[in-house]
Amino acid sequence: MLSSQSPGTPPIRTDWSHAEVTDLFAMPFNELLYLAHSSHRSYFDPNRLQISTLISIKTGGCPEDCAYCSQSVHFDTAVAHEKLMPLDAVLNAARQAKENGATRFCMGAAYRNPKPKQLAAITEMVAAVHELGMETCATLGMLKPEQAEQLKAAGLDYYNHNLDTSEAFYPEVISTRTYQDRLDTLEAVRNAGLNVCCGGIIGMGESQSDWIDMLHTLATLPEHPGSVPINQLVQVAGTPLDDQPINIDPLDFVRIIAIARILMPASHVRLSAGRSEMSDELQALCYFAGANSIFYGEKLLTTGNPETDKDLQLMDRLGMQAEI
Ligand code: SAM
Ligand code: DTB
Ligand code: SF4
Repeated sequence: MLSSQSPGTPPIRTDWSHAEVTDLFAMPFNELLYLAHSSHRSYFDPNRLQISTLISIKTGGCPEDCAYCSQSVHFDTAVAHEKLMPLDAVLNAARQAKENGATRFCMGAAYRNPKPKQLAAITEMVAAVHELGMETCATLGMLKPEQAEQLKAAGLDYYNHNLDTSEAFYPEVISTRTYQDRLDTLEAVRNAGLNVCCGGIIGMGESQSDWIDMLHTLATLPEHPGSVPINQLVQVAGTPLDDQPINIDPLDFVRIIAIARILMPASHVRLSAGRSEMSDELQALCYFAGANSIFYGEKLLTTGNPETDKDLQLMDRLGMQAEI
């Protein structure tokens, strides 16, 4: 019975049953947070936040039809189609991010999958950012095994590829690829020895059972992702998900963070997109529930993120520091 479990150092398990995840959702809020926070303290300093900075190295014009995304060619959004950024501009942004205290630099590209020439240019960027002494992360869409190996050889540390939601809800959001495509890329990334960054989006119209399914899938991958980004949908004008009401109970969002923390106790759980719409108090509760990573910097890929001063003030008020 999970509620009577003693909060000693929890083992890292990839054999969670669906029923166990369902039971966690049914727990009283305080009980769940106690378990999650205890688990958090077993593996992490609860006063430290891992800081990542995002940059969109190739914006817009993506052939995929992810219903949440500002960068899909299928929707009429305000995002312009741009070319791949030049190496020196990416490096300048990385230096700036490092100066501002970021330890990880995440390069995002609006691709379905990178073509050989694109990947060659990106491996140069990865190698140059790696040289600066930062952790490197890329998110470029689907990868073949040899492409994942090329990125690894260039010095890439993490590859972000989100499951986004449950397998059952996936076709409601994306029609141009399958859940299995996502799992295949994750396998290629894992086999290349890259750290996996994989999570999802909350607030697309899915139900609690989709959250349970998604968390269960993440926690029963052959290895837990090293980073688990939990995004709250950022509604973008022109996308199909712009009109619908979000209707997420903020306490459910905290529950999702807490459950991710319990299921994947040694992973960094990132409070990702959507922080601009969250109160300081909600973010503080998410940190207590086990979130220990954020995107820092005033822009995500194409949408806004809290001002850096505001994040620093909140960290100061909470007595939290950046992980070095
Ligand atoms: N094109 C690549 C891909 O889809 O894997 C990489 C970039 S894509 C923008 C990375 C992730 O950002 C998506 O998988 C999704 O989880 C998240 N994301 C994109 N737009 C979002 C939005 N409007 N709100 C919340 N998360 C979003
Ligand atoms: C992730 O899970 N969230 C980030 C990152 N991985 C690449 C992206 C959030 C994008 C939010 C919408 C935008 O700025 O376009
Ligand atoms: Fe393309 Fe990624 Fe946006 Fe989907 S989420 S439309 S794959 S950039």
